[in-house]
Amino acid sequence: MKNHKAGFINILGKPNVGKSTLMNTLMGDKLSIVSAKAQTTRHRITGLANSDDYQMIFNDTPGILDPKYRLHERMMAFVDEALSDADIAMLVVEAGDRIKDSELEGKYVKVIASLAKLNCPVIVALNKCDLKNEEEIAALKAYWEEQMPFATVIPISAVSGMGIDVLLNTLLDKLPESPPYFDKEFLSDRPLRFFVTEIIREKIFLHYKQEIPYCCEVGIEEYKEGDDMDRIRALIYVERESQKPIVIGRGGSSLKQVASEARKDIEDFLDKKVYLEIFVKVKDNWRQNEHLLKGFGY
Ligand SMILES: Nc1nc2c(ncn2[C@@H]2O[C@H](COP(=O)(O)OP(=O)(O)OP(=O)(O)O)[C@@H](O)[C@H]2O)c(=O)[nH]1
Ligand SMILES: [Mg+2]
Repeated sequence: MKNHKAGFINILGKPNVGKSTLMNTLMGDKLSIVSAKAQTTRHRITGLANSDDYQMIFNDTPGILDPKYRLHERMMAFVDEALSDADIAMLVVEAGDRIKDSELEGKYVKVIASLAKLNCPVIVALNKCDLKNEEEIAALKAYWEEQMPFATVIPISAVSGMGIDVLLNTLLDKLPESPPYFDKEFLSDRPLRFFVTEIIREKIFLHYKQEIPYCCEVGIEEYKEGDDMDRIRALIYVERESQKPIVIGRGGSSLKQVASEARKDIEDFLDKKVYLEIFVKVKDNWRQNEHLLKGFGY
């Protein structure tokens, strides 16, 4: 019999390159929220892919950026942590993206430099190749191989599934021999209610424009588990009084839509009926408040 393999595969990359989409595709399950806006992911999110012979522990992380808020500093702490404890580090880059001069002093290039110094295998997942032709893909692969000669570059598409087999086989090949770290029944190390708040956050990202999603945080005020239905009361925290009516919408229409879309996804996720109420509350400047950030788990 082959020896069991297990390890931490930490997913890093700039905002919006498709890290969360890729993690969901690799796991075959939707754990990490996805949106077309940058900075959707704020925490480090762990998901597991289990089989009899292996356990891949994926850590999705927030997109690498130069911090403007305390919240961003916390987000980048998740990135640094992911650099320090990877068994395999996977940098996701978007096909077409190259390192810009303006980034040379920034966090992104620092992360790439840190990857070079790691003692573990590094993989570059060249994502969104569904948008490129073969010639372009070959050129991009060559570019990243030159930038990161220590890494294995694999063209993929997290959406179409292109290259995912190759990527999974490479990961499995490089995964260290180890007994499993978590019970194989589990998909994640996070409690259910965390995913409930994440699903609501995803709907906020999909529904509101411009700055609003970035000013919102979600908390669970009450969670009553029932035999055939869970009752959940959630709060959306905004930073200023003026943001409240925007989130609520005319006659409550926006909030209603967010709640109804979130409820459907939460029901799918829990495989159970859910009664979901959402209220909006102001927490002055929560993105800059150390104490409040701690309360939100940052
Ligand atoms: N065409 C195409 N779009 C993709 C692919 N992978 C992801 N996307 C899209 O890219 C956008 C961002 O995806 P996410 O998975 O949220 O990206 P992320 O890197 O996790 O973003 P942050 O959490 O904000 O750092 C979404 O609109 C995805 O649907 C892909 O392979 N092809
Ligand atoms: Mg993400």
